[in-house]
Amino acid sequence: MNNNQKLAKIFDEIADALEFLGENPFKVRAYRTAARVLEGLDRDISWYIENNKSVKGIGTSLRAKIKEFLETGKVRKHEELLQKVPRGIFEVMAIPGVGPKTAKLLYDRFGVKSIEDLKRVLEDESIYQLRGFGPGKVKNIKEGLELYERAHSRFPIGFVYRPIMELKERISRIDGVHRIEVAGSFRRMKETVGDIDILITTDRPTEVGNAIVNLPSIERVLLKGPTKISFIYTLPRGDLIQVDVRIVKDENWGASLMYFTGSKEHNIAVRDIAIEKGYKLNEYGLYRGINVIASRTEEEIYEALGMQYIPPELRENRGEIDLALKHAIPDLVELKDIKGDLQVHSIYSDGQMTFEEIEKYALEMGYQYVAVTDHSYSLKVAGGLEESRLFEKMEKLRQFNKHSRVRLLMGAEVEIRMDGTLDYPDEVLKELDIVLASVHNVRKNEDITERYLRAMESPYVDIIAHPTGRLVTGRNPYPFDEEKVFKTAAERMVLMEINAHANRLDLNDIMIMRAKPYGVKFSLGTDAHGKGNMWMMVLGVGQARRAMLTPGDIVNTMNLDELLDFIKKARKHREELSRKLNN
Ligand code: DGT
Ligand code: CA
Ligand code: CA
Ligand code: ZN
Repeated sequence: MNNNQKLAKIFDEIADALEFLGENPFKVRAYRTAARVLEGLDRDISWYIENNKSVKGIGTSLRAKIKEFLETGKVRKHEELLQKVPRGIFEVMAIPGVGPKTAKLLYDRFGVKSIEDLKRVLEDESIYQLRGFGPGKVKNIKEGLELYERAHSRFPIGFVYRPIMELKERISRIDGVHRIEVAGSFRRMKETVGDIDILITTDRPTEVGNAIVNLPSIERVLLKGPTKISFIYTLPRGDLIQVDVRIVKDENWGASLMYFTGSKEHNIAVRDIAIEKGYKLNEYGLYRGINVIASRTEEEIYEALGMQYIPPELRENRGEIDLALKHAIPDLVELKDIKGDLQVHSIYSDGQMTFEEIEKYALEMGYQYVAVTDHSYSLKVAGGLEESRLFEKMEKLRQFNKHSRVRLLMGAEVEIRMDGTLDYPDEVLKELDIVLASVHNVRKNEDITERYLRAMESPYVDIIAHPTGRLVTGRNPYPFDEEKVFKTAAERMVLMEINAHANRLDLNDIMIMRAKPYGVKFSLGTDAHGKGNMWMMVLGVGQARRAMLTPGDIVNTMNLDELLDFIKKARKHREELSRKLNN
């Protein structure tokens, strides 16, 4: 946060605390006004102080507190109030429908000092003992609490990706909006996002602001000011997420975008470099003294710092800054490099798409090929295919490909059984264009290293699908010996999947970075079961980019012929290794 934001937060907390303590309402209002004024300033407040410029809405006593903050990093009054008002009470006051007065009542009467305490008095219904707390009011608080909790949990990026792109599209169509970008963890393609940060530029903030808060699916507007609008947004499944829209100036666009894209750790590291070089970097621009060096675009700012442009997905302070200083960041893989999807399920097993539908969605994605990889028979819950059905499907697919505009590869997601053997024998696997092997049933705490090693003994296993088995929404990875598995995969030219499904992202960025040094290559698959799930490729590409992968690391960037050739070579290589072993 910059000084303006930090001070606004401090003043808001002072106002909350004063109100909670039942102090003079005029004083409370003065702090709140000052907080809003600070949020709306186009320059850092330190500039006004240094240049002795007055700020409308901030009187002498608050100006003294601002100076105190700029000098010491603290405001004594604030510190004192934090001593008097327990921390959890600020959270209770932030719940829609509660506010400082109700919080005070709850505290005095029942000692409510935290959200947990509030839940208790709601559950045991003691809250009804308060005068004026009828069913209507209590219901309102319960709803507010639910809203607060749901809006403060994290979401897998795949759950918010399309709705937020649609919201972006809607805002961009509002008259007067010049530029728009979704910043924050969303732009960095982090696997989960806490809230959504949108940046826009406009010359008509009032009209644009009015139009934004009137968009559909907005559950509640939390704040509507000249530079910031916050609301709770309803996602299609009913989940709620907070969205902060910041209105910035065109001339500050690059600096603001960089700032609000984060990560915070990246920002701090870049700011240190700026300082080393005698500059100052904030959300308005890169300055030397009072002169603007760069501010309009991110590219200009990185360049002025002697750095290569850093793609948002890398901005986590995980080594990207040193590489950028050495101009050594490679060209990352992009969605448009992807020529096909290497894991899709059809109606033959538990998928919902016919071959025609797969073709249609593949054309929308601009693909040359899709691997249709239905489950094998021991995965009964997923309609796994007996061999006879597999051959039936193979024949249907052969016919289909005669007129298809996208090559559908005959594939399977073959179950690796408890003992590491596969559902189909090599003679059958050999007939398939592409074979994914995966584990779905794992005993508690089972180490699956041996199952993977055994499965990879077949020359016809091309890909290990969703290798760790973890789910973004919760399930932990299956334990296995990374060194053994990744090393073997690299030696045998077995690909590790980057499963792009919203629920999986497996391997994710971290695991890709761990696998790559062994020489592993990767394949991307959406694991699409439902109609229209193939868009999720972008999520897998996001993880790949976060792991700094280039097109050369991923086989899906190959044309159809190159890919088929690669699979052929890899199988031959494995056959030779097996032959050597058997001799
Ligand atoms: P999230 O929302 O938890 O998934 O993660 P972010 O990265 O979107 O974080 P958020 O929404 O709190 O803030 C958006 C960006 O604003 C963040 O990535 C970097 C910037 N930012 C926020 N607070 C600070 C701060 O205290 N210092 C610096 N340098 N940057 C900050
Ligand atoms: Ca965020
Ligand atoms: Ca935010
Ligand atoms: Zn699977």
